[in-house]
Amino acid sequence: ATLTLGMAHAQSPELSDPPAIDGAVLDDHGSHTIRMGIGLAETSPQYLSSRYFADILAQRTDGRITVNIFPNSQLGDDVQMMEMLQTGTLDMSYPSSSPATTYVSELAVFDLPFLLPTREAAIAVMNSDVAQEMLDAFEGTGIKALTFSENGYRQLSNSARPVASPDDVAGLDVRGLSVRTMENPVHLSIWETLGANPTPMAFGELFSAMEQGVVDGQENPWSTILTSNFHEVQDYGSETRHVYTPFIMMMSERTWDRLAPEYQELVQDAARKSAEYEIQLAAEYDDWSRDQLEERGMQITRLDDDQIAAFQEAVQPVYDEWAPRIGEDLIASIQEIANAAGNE
Ligand code: 2Q2
Repeated sequence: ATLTLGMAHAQSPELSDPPAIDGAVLDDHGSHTIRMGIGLAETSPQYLSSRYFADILAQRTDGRITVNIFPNSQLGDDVQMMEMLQTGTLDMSYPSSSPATTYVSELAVFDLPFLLPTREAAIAVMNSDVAQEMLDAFEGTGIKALTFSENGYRQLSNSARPVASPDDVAGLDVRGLSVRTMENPVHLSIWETLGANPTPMAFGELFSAMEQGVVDGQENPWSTILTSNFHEVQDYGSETRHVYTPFIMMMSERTWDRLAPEYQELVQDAARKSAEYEIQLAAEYDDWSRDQLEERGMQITRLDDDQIAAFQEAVQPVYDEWAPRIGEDLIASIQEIANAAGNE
């Protein structure tokens, strides 16, 4: 049974409508039908903001640019869809930054645990010049990276036991939890360091892997857990907030190169506007989704500062291993932006 839009929206937070679409209709630069594959469901902020992106383009070109969105990983998973962008068999996608580190290795900075302490800090970092340089670094890969937005703070869920400490992950008298991770080496390192048995896996295979007990658990923002119905196969949630993951809205360079310059400017502007809207939705959905999961029977363990500190201490070796490889200077500049935002 999928979570119906009505049910989700019956009590969803006061979702503000997308901002008004401004700007004159652009001259005729030919018609384009853009196929966009995304991983999440129609109730997710990822999908709702992609719809807004499509609406802006349709309105500003009098219907000459149409974006057809294929949700629920139906065209493939993040890795496959990025490869399809490179070959030009897909026009757009919207993966997390984590599986994209194979194209731009500096993105792994976002996978460092507990790097971004607040959403304000995360937004400041995503809007920074340093972040824009990472988007620009995709040039030549066949992928045009348009903008960051919020996948969000990742939370641990599992079907075996409540988790309030690293010891609960590792299991003292029982085996460590088997945890699915994104296809990203830093995430593997985090869960190995915590004593779990991590398995990298495409998002689209995750529900059935949990349903069949192939893995005990996974980690994703509450809104992803809710809109992908993970609560049907996961009894326990832990508010670890261990990583803040961005999304990256991407277009095939082949598609981008076919657009007239004015249309390229419009696509870039529509991407930024839809990202602002997506971050607002993701923020409104975050705690609300956790409470919805609790209402649907998931046992949620909230962690106090000391319990979070125990996780931060337990994953320090991940920094020791990865900071030199990602770049101490890059990490320091991100932390400087994050700290400055936190003090606003
Ligand atoms: O755990 C995951 O794979 C997700 O965070 C996904 O990266 C994200 O939700 C979507 O990009 C799924 O394609």
